[in-house]
Amino acid sequence: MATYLKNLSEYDFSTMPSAKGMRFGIVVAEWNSEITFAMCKGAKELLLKNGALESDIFIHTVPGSFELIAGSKWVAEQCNVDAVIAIGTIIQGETRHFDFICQGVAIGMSELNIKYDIPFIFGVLTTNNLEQAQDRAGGKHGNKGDEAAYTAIRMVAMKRGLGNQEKA
Ligand code: DLZ
Repeated sequence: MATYLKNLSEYDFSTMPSAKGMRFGIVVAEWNSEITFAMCKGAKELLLKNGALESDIFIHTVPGSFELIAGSKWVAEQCNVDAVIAIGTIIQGETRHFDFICQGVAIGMSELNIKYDIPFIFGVLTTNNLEQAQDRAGGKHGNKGDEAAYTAIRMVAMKRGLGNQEKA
């Protein structure tokens, strides 16, 4: 399984639900694009590897992580997707901007999960420096884009599974 949720990049393919027939939006922040585009690539490849069709994956970019909220909302409303994966990387700077953006994105994405009937996956790194981000975008701590895609598939499969259960 997912190594007890320490590093989802090492998940077991044999227990993974198929993503065939699922439609995904991926919204990617351009800020720190070296990191976020690597995460997006990882997410897309994982979806394809697990059966999603290229034509069922809708990738859109936004300027920074703060815009992930509106971008994800619009993709949910206009692209008829089963899940939205929001990908961003917020790196600690010298000012308090970091705190405001992190908090804003986390709250905004949480609210989307409550408002809409599809999962919005929080694929946002919040790190102290660039190296920590690189370690999590294909480096020694895996690729958190893969993990976001894995989570999206699991959540869509869970919802579909609930729909198939007989009501008591
Ligand atoms: C302004 C800003 C700063 C300082 N740092 C980051 C960051 O590390 N990661 C990120 O994704 N975006 C950053 N931004 C941009 C904001 O997310 C946003 O695009 C602007 O504040 C405009 O709304």
